[in-house]
Amino acid sequence: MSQHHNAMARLALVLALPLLLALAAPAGAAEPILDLELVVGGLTDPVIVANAGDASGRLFIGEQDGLVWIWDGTQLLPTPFLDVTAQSVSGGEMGLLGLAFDPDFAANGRLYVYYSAPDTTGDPEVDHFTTISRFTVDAGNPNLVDPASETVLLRYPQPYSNHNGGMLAFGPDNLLYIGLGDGGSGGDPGNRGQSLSTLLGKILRIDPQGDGFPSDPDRNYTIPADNPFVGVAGEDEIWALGLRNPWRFSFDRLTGDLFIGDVGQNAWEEIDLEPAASPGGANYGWRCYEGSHPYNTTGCAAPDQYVFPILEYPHSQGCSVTGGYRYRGPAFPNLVGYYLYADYCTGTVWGATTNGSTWSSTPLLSSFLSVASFGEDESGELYITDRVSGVGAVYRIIDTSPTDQVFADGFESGDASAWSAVIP
Ligand SMILES: [Ca+2]
Ligand SMILES: [Ca+2]
Repeated sequence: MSQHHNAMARLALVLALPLLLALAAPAGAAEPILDLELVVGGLTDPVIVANAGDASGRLFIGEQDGLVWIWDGTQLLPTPFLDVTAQSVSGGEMGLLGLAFDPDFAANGRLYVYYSAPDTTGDPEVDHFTTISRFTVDAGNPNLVDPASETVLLRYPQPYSNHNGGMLAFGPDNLLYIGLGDGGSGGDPGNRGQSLSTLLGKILRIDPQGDGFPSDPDRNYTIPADNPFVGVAGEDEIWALGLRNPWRFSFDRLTGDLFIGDVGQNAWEEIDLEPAASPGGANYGWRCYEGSHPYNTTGCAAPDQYVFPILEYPHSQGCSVTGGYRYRGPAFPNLVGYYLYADYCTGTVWGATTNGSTWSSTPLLSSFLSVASFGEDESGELYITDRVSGVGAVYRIIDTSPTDQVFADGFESGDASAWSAVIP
């Protein structure tokens, strides 16, 4: 384009500037406009997306039936990374539910899984077992787990098939956090969420090294000395209580804050927030409260003894919350700081932001997918899984909102595409 046209275009730009500024959101503060980008389809009930934190760029995609596949950025590798189909039971809320890589995975090749194992005891009180196991990658093949490397850390009986939790994640303290549901049925008939003598209805915090229970073959890990119930009444693994089914939780990779998506009973879905500085022991209220609403307060303490959710939504807007992640990735500046979560039944994805201690949510995407889980890649970009048999998929969450740009002449715009249409 000639200098003349260039000058004319620049003049038009200057003349249009006040209007554009009036229409644009403040620089860097435009509301995200989410969309989904298909990563891989043809999956069966994908419920896990994880990364190894080893700079390999691989995404690990777990199917509920017990297989973990590697997406190498281009394709799904033909051989599963991990296969626990032989030792697990799947269906409904059971199966391979969680996967976490050791913070030192690049050096030690260790990873941890959560799966449901069939009851082999014949005990009528036991429906199945929650199993937390460690595996190690094959010494000669980084894309394969050594199937003989399994060490069971925890084997814990479940009285019903549902409300199993399933999340595993290492905290900023490099300790392993494990979510367990209230044992199932409905309404927490055993009041397990409030009981300190069971691991059910809790988030646990363990050190997966060593064995602090030498006489117990079903507990093979150690208890961090600063866990809140060490030295006082209560199972020493317990970090947080009063949870119904904390299916997905995550740590903010910037602040270390813990966000918990706790699936509700019949009326309210909730997100709980535990600040990084918490000493543990928080009681999130179930079954006394469902969200911030009384559910069954028989035998319950005063309301100020419970931590109420930062966010909740009624079943007119969904059926089952899928906790997500606070976005800290580099790709989408307008999305930074948003905590994303979804409803499994409607596929609505919300973004939550905070103003002081007050959180508010905006629906950012109506996906109409069965959003079973979120996942993070190494850089902090986010993914969701669509849990469907045979045609399930993993999508990358993208923000198509205008990105903030400062041009060489100092003009700043909230709408890069509009500017590029003007500037040759
Ligand atoms: Ca033991
Ligand atoms: Ca204790």
